Amino acid sequence: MSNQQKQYSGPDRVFSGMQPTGDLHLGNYLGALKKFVDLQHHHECVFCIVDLHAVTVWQDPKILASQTRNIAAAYLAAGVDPAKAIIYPQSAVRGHTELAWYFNCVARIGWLSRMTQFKEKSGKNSEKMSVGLYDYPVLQAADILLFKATHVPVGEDQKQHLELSRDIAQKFNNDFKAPNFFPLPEPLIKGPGARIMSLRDGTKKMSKSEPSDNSRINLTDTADMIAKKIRKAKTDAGAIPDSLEELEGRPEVANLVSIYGAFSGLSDQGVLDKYAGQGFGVFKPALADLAVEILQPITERMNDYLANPDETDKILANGADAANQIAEPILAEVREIMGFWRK
Ligand code: AQP
Repeated sequence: MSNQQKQYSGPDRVFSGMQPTGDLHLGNYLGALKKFVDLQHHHECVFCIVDLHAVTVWQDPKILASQTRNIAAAYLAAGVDPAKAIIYPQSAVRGHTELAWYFNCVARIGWLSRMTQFKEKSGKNSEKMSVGLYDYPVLQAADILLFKATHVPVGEDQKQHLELSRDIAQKFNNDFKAPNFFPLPEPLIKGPGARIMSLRDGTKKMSKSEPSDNSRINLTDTADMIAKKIRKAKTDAGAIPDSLEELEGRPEVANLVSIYGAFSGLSDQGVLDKYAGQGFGVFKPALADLAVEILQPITERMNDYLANPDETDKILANGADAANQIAEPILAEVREIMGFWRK
């Protein structure tokens, strides 16, 4: 923890979010959602469904609200407890966009132009992308700092955006001579599952937007689909090695080993110790059984929530009220610090 962060005297608070851009997959679950569930027992937690981020690329208005309920259902089914943690849709709390504007005037264009995720998502078409997609990390900083969150559980792909949030917080505090007003949020990335890769290409991260559904395990997949996807997962002709060094140059095998480890609680070396010398004809069915054992109860609970949208909507509305109660006084202070007119 940096010296600056140590001087921040506000309470510890956890914030994170997921985009309603499709069904959540194993990467989202192991990289972030599973951590949400663990953190809620010991921290004040705010978990958002970031629909304002989702619309940085085209979203069909006819399905956006139901996609938002789907993500809420996944949070609840995975074990996020609305009695312990706040769950709400980003668009229901206006403070996100207001603070994002203030931060647009703090962040520098040079900082944003270094963000690799924009480059990856836009490819050669950056001129045709929305301004919102370019500005995505500024909105993300606003999401976190709207609650003065100190800790942010995310997958490894979000590391650079989190660094930008810290830079924005630091520059705001310096520019407006408000030392330690905003905390410098710490990413919580470490741990099994921080970077789950595609089942078809071990060099690419598992992603909702990858066209091939066989590249990922969705939280909505049936037991048969999970088993089939793992059976078809790309591997090589070798067996499971006995040392981590021997996983080098075998990204698909390393990925399956780390997924097994994240499910079972074993270290990667522990998984190798258990399966060294075995072929994939043994390892893949064992991994499929483990995946089904852990994911199927979540899928079943998720289907229950999806069958009762009124209950989910009530949880989201209560969550939005609770989120507004934290955010509004912080925003009022920001307006005061920046010197805006008031009656
Ligand atoms: N492959 C992954 N391994 C570990 N963590 C991951 N996360 C995403 N993919 C992996 C983490 O999941 C959280 C929510 O992600 P998001 O919905 O905000 O969007 P994303 O990071 O852009 O995820 P996707 O699935 O790749 O979506 P698309 O394809 O729409 O861009 C974040 O904490 C993320 O780190």
